[in-house]
Amino acid sequence: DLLLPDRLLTALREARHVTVFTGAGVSAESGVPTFRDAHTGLWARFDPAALATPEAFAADPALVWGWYEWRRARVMRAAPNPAHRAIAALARHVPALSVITQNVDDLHERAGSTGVAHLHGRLMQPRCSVCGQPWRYPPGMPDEPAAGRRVTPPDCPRCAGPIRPGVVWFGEPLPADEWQRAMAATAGCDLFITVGTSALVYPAAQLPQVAAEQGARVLQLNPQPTALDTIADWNLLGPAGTLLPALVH
Ligand code: BJW
Repeated sequence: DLLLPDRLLTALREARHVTVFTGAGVSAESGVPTFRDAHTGLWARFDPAALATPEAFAADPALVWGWYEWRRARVMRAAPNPAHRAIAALARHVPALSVITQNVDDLHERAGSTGVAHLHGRLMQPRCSVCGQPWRYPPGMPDEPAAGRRVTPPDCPRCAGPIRPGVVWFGEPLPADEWQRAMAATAGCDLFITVGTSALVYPAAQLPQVAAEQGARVLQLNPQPTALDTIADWNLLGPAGTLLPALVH
């Protein structure tokens, strides 16, 4: 059994509004690779500038679309893990729960969380890169293209522009409504739990700082040290799939 500090248990029991902020680490135990982990992270094998920018898509749409199709197929084959399920269950234990994620997968929703703010968009909701019209995938499980295989993006039925992944690339603004909801949930909570993020990508990485400045206690769950170690009131070192179920029972 995990030994939790008394003050943390009290903060959790007395919290009126808990906000959970997640990054790629919360999906790691579902088999979805993180970005920056040294050997297993996506960026250990692929250059972010070559894939996760509007310039990369403009230069080589099939390379970028193929990479996201590979990741989408992997996410569709993955299942929520005990961390996603514990976050969904937490909603039944506290008066108010907000969930903010940087992840583009849908594993929080598949675990039962609702109203999740997706700061970096959604893998499953592509749109036209020219006119913005949402585009729907045909039903069914896609073939998993080999990592690095080019796949020509579909054409928009309205304007014939290339369809792009529904994610937020470097240099692009975050979706305004989801950012606003995230800021409100951050400023309004009394306990802010940050899980599985390196907190290196802005503006999302500001949120724990904002929470602390607004008077919330900050709990960090991560197996590694991060940029947030000095901001957090408590740092629990370990995998989310072990720590979160221990907190929520
Ligand atoms: C476990 C675990 C287990 C492992 N359990 N944990 C201020 C300063 C400097 C730069 C900037 C700044 N403000 C903006 C910028 C530029 C840029 C930026 O932040 N750059 C930094 C890298 C320096 N930001 C942007 O460009 C943003 N846009 C913007 O600012 O727009 C301004 C604008 C306004 C108006 C008009 C136009 C523009 C957009 C950022 C978008 C980021 N997108 C990505 C890709 C999404 C698509 C895709 O999926 O491909 O989002 S980047 C990538 O990083 C992805 C993630 O959501 C994001 C965060 O990563 P995360 O989740 O933290 O993952 P990792 O891998 O870093 O960490 C995993 C963690 O898990 C580790 O700590 C592990 O230890 C841990 N872990 N196993 C728990 N089992």
